[in-house]
Amino acid sequence: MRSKEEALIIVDVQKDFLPGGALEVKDGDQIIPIINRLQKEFELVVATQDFHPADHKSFAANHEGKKVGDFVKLGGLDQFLWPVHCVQGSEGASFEKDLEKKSWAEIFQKGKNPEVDSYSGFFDNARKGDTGLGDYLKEKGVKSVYITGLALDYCVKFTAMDALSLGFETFLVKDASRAVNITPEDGGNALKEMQEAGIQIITSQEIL
Ligand code: VGL
Ligand code: ZN
Repeated sequence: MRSKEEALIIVDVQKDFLPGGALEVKDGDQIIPIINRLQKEFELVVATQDFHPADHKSFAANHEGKKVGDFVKLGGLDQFLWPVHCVQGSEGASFEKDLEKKSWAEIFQKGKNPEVDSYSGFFDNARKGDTGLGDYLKEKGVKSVYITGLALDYCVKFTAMDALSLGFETFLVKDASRAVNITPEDGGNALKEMQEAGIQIITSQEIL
């Protein structure tokens, strides 16, 4: 068992990000058994859930004449337009059944404001909305976080970067994450960016 000061964060392991889902991550399902084994090592496990209203402005379908992969301005930020995914109440927003959930202390939902996207489990992309995850971890006395889940190059990276910026010692468990790779180098670039920022890139074998 890891110490009480260490938490496992499971980012967005939802059906829409798994093979066959609306925004599928190749081999995303392969991380599930690894995450399940990791969960047994942590006293504190929390999950995040991408949870969009149907009119969310990160969806290409909600912009006349735009398609997936186009950009729009959203709250002053460049917004990549995604396929409709993780709509509140839909099957795609739910967690994969094989993913063990019984030890989760809390689920932090994000992406609920239709006007701004929210890749990180802590803050929205404009850093205005706060899910409460940071304060929650601090109240529990957490000093180090171990980040897993989907997608490496978006929500996992943003969550890890925010964790680091909030003062947590931050580990990214590489084999417990996969990239969506909008361009083929995205996953590699995300790892490099995280490492350069001071996030420690590890494998599950270093924990198990
Ligand atoms: C994600 C794109 C849009 C993710 C969420 O979980 O990585 N990516 N919404
Ligand atoms: Zn989303």
